Parts: sequence; C-alpha cells; structure tokens
Amino acid sequence: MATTVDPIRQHILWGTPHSLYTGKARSCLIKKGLAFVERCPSHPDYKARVRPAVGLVTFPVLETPDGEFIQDSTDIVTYLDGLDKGAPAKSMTPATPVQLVVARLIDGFGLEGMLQVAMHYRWSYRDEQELFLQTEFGRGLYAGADRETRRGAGRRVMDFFSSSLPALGITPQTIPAIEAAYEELLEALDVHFQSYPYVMGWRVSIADLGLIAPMYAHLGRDPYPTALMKKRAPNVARWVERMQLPNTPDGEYAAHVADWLPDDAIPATLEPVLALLFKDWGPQLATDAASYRQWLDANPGMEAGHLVNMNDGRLVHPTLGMVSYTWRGVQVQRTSAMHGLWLFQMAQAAAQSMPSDAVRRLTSLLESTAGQDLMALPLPRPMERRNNVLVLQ
Ligand SMILES: N[C@@H](CCC(=O)N[C@@H](CS)C(=O)NCC(=O)O)C(=O)O
Repeated sequence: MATTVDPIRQHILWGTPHSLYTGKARSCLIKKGLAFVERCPSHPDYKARVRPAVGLVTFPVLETPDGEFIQDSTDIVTYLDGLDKGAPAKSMTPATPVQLVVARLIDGFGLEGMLQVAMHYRWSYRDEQELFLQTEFGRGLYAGADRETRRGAGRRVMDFFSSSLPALGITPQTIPAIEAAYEELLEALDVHFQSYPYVMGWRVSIADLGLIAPMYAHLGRDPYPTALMKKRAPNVARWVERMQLPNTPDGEYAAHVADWLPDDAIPATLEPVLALLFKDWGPQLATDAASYRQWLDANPGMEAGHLVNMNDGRLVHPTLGMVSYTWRGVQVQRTSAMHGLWLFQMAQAAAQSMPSDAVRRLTSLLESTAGQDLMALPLPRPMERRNNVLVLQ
C-alpha cells in the first residue's frame, strides 16, 4: 500500500478500538459532532509519518487538518475545546469553579486511577476472552484479510501487556480489593445514571471523557467485564453506549435543559462516586506525590523542561520507581505513576484559584465525601507536557 496523505482535510484519529486512551479522544470527537476518520497503527502512514512526528510508539494521536500531531488524550481534548473557544456551549470543560474541580478529578481518576482495574479485568480473565483479545490486538497491527494472521499478530504482543500486571500492583493478594472497589463504583454510578445521562448532569464533560477511557475499551467492551457491567449496572452499560453516539437519545430521562446543573451545583448522586474516588485513588496519589518529592530532593537544580522520569527515556507512562502503600487493608506494590499526578495537579490548581464563595461550597462537598486530605496534598513542583512528554515546569 502506498503512503498517502488524506485528501479530505479532516481530523484523523490514530488509535484502536481496544485502546483505553483512544476511547477518550474518540468520544470527544463524536460528542463534538466533528467529522473524523479513525486509523489503526497498521496503516503504513503510522510508521512513515505519525511515529516520527510524535517521537513515541503510542496512541491515540490526533492528526489535525493543519497537519499537526497531538499525542495524549487530555491534550487532544484541550485542543478540541480550543476549536470551540467562541462557542462555550460546546466546551467539554466546565467554566464554573466547583464543577471544574470535580470534572478534572473524575477525568484523572478514570484515566489513571482506574488503569489498574481495567488491566485486571482484561488480563486476569484472559482465558475467558483469549480469541477476542487476539483479534482486537491483531486489528491494530494487521490490516489484511487473513483471520489467522490477524490473530497471530495479536498473540505476539499480548504477553507483553499481560506481564505488566505486577507492575500495576495486580496480584492474587490485591485482586479481591480491586474487584470489591470496582463493584462499589459500578453500583454508585448505576444509581447516578438512573437520574442523569452524564457524569456532571445533563451535559457531557471531561468527567465522562476520562471515565469512558477504561469503561469503553476494557470494562465495557472486553467480554468478561462487559457481562459483569451489564448484569450489575445496566445504567452504566447504557451510558457507555451513549458516549459512542453523536446525538443524545436521552428519551428515557425526564424533560431537561441539556446543560450542567445551575449555580455550579454537583448532582447529589455524584457524591458517593466522589467518595469512592477519594478513598480509592487517594492512597496512590499520596504515595506518588511522596515519591516525586524524594526524586526532586535527590536531584536538586533540575531545570524547567527536565523529563519527569527515572532516566532520560521518553516514556508514555513515566515512573520514578516502585512504591508501596496500604489500600483497602492490603499492601500494594506498584510503579509510581507520574501522569496521574499531573492530572491531579490540574484539579488541585483549579481548587486553589477559586473565589471564596466557591471555596466554601467545595469545602462542604469535600467534607461530605472525605476528600479534604487528598485535596490538601502538597505537590512540590508543577509538571507540564512539552513535546508529547511530561517535564518539570
Ligand atoms: N497519557 C497517554 C497514554 C497513551 C497510552 O498509554 N496509550 C497506550 C495505548 S492505549 C499505549 O501506547 N501503550 C503502549 C505503551 O505504553 O508502551 C494518553 O492519555 O494518551
């Protein structure tokens, strides 16, 4: 196949159906009603144009009509929101202070705090979904017509991903806690989606986009966890479908104005979800923040732009090494996850720059969801993304 530049100037989403982070970018494009084509990395242009431009083998990558390449699902959403600057009704990012903090927290929790549960249900139940996974991993790698070749291509990379479970703290000791936490989350979300079509109420936001990342590709599409979601939490399964639809067929809900709640309010049904977020993501973030602080202390004088990573490698998921903490009564050992800390930092920055009436409302929300300690977590030095990787500010 010859290398081609798309003749139609529209967005190209480079990614795969089974990729967690691609799900965030895809739902954003769909919900914004933008025309786009989706291409798998098996396309020759990926190697010829996308990989060199990004400097990493990863996806999603959004190729813009202007020929720009954006990696990182969060940066993609920021870019797409920027296109709607003159049309705030289309923005995915709430402008009011408390809603912004809550949406950013849930965005980060979905993307990084739920990576462990997503990977657990994909790989710990591999035997029950082997053929599906072979085909899906193969779909991203082989574009031809031979079914066996596609499955073989998938098989060749699957062991690499399944072997990452211990690094994510997924072990026989932690699995019961991972499953219990997920079932509680499903229950809380199922109650919420009984009343509202989206996380923040009647309108889609970055909170939905972060959550859909694990809840589409892994938990709402792989056979084993999908069956669990449908049996336990059908309203959540319906929300997963809704996030793949451009229009909002919300006929099952009472008449409503398609917006976030007035007066910067948070749906009461979201409070139990937030309480689980603080309980289940908090210990990991606190430990990652400590590891970040130690690294900064051990390497004084690092300049702005220095890679946030153990060594000089440019990584999609940079880490500062192994960390250990207690969570739900079990000891978790895993690699620290700096990307999650960057996402949390954005939520915290929003919380630290709000007017005093909003501070009062946020404080009361944090009191009822046990989130005060986490929101007060000291973060020593801001990080930012430059040239598709995480660096010191
Ligand atoms: N922070 C990135 C993460 C991208 C990412 O990890 N993508 C996965 C595919 S879903 C990947 O590249 N995995 C390969 C790897 O980590 O080496 C984002 O939000 O886009």
